[in-house]
Amino acid sequence: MATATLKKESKEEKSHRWKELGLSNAKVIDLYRQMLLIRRFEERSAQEYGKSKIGGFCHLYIGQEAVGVGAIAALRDDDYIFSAYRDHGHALARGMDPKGIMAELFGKFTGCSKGMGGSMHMFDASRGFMGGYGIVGGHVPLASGTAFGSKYLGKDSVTVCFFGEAAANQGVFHETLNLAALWKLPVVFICENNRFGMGTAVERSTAVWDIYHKASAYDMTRQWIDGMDVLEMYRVVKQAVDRARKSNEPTMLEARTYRFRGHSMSDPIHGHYRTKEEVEEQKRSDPILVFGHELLEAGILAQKTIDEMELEIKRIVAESVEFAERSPEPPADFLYENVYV
Ligand SMILES: Cc1ncc(C[n+]2csc(CCOP(=O)(O)OP(=O)(O)O)c2C)c(N)n1
Repeated sequence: MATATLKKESKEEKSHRWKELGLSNAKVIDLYRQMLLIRRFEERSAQEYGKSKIGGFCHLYIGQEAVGVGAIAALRDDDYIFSAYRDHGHALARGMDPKGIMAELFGKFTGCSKGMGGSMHMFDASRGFMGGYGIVGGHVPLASGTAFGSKYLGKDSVTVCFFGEAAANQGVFHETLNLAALWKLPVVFICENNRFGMGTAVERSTAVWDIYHKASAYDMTRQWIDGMDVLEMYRVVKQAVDRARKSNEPTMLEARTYRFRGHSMSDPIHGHYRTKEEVEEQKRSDPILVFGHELLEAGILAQKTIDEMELEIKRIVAESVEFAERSPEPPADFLYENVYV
């Protein structure tokens, strides 16, 4: 009896948790849809990579969707975003056109970086999407640059910077946090701790396993978040963004997540650094399945709606591939554009 009462209470509590955050039913369904779009877009990207339609490196975000979707939902249109090389999901969550992203993956001129960047270099200045970057940790100081710019110009735009836990071992990460704290910059650092830097487990590469603790060296507000929970991501990032906007206070967040695929498309899913069983166990916390289940249970989403969403997303992704296929290669003389030296 006691157990039944407890269950009922926790279900009701859960079914209302987005209302406490001021999110409508339509908004939370959209968060679910965004995660599903990223998942299906990347599954299709993997297929196209297998057909050699996509060249170079290609790092999938599968498993980590809740981090980008929840965090980016907390931003305004005039805020800035920096990503690393696992950037397709962030670009989609920012509302960039799937066609332009797929065309970029294909190296086509219609891509969001004119086909010159590929998978790791999505860019859309009109959406404040200041790029994906391939050098581990290399973009972290750039994020403090836009944050500095906002403060200097008296604007209240906030910058959010995504990076992996391995980037927090780089010297430039520490230099940036030091200055961001000293100069009180409106920036939120979001470490996506998926537990591995390529094939090296976090426990083998860093002396401090709770990555968010690293910000204590700079007396910066810090916290870890369940990165498999899109609403938790939204809640905590919103608080940090509001704080940055109002009082120029930087924050360091560690989103605990897991990547379900290999480090990049050229790597095996498990490798020698983790077992198949571990990956399967982690998939039980799949952010899309778990959130979908919560919305179904709460009665605001029906299986029929999910099925329709799947069809719509399948069409959007197929159209993005057709667009990329049909698009031209960059012209040869474009190679000399945007080259300064
Ligand atoms: C400065 C630098 N060193 C090494 C590499 C090679 N490298 C590419 S990805 C990667 C792992 C980074 O892991 P993490 O930052 O945790 O991001 P994740 O891949 O887990 O998203 C490394 C070492 C690089 N790109 N840049």
